Amino acid sequence: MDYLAEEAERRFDPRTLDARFRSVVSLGYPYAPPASANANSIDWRAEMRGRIAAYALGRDYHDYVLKAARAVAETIAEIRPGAITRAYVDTGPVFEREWAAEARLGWFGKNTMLLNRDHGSYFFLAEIFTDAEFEAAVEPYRDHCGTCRRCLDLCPTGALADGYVMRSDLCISYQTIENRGAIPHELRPKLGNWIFGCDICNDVCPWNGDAGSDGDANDLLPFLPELLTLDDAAFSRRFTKSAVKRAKRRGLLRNVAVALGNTRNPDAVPMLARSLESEKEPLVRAHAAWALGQIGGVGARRALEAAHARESDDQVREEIRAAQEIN
Ligand code: B12
Repeated sequence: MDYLAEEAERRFDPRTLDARFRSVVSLGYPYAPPASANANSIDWRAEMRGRIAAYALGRDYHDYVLKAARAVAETIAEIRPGAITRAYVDTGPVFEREWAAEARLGWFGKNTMLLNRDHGSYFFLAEIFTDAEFEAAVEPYRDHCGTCRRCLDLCPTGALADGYVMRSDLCISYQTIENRGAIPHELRPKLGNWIFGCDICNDVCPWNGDAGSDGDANDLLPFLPELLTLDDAAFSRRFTKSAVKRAKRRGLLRNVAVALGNTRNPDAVPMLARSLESEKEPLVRAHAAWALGQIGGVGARRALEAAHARESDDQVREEIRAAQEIN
């Protein structure tokens, strides 16, 4: 196990990024918590409304958080003239939560988020690596999760495990954002109406207190039928300044099809049938077929039959067959 200790050592050494770095300044940037009370009071199945994670609402955070971090970096360069600074936000190889825990911005929670007693977990992290030397935080590291296991127990897919670890392939956020292919069948019903990211393990955390402000319901709970009809140009127009663009059109529409299936609402059949007939992306057609299978009924069966006769993509044909079997 010595090797693991060495690795940890190495990761916590800013010189792995640039030999001149001596300090890491960790920053937290709060964002508005989701208006969950509102979200939970609507009948998303009847109204066919999806749900987007709070962090992805409004403008893409990468831009404004990086800007704010750069402003802090400039201040550092003023305090320490000539200092080299480099700001990071959400940069893959940087272990942001670990740096923030080291800096005592909070503790590494059971939901694998960096948690703070005053701000909960609805904040982004950013860092400034610098050659200027600063004194490190001196308070002892304290974990305030205690015996609470709400995030572990209430995650619909069971993605969080004891020991402050997550199985990211089970995380709704991973499936709806990072997974570029088909969503595993067993997870689809558990996604509910989440179509980009997920807030459940933050929402149920006692450190996050009550739900946030109202916001625009159309952003938080977008109308699924409208999203299913977005073409490339309309997708770009709507999401170009938003973090949602990361899922790409095909990923988002795949998620929308799954959420529509989860509504089990017969009103969704015509639009899913249309998608199965004329959507250009096989990935979306495949999930539209699954959704029709979930909703069932005469209209869904007819649409699946018609699609089976003309579909040429193997994966989509397989999904159609599976959907027909359960009907
Ligand atoms: C990849 C990634 C994801 C993946 C995987 C998440 C994960 N838990 O690893 C997915 C897509 C699932 C994801 C989802 C989300 N993410 Co994300 N993600 C990242 C990213 C880019 C890298 C994370 C990483 O290094 N993973 C690597 C693996 C090895 O980490 P791990 O499995 O958790 O393993 C570590 C822990 O177990 C840790 N550990 C275990 N016990 C202990 C104990 C202590 C004391 C310490 C210090 C560490 C520790 O050690 C392991 C090695 O690092 C970071 C940005 C960054 N560069 O850090 C943002 C980041 C973690 N994500 C963020 C956010 C906001 C989210 C979401 C809330 C978005 C959403 N609403 O959908 C969800 C939350 C899901 C969750 N519960 O974690 C924020 C978190 C802010 C905060 N307050 O903590 C970050 C920091 C981005 C940012 N700049 O703000 N994310």
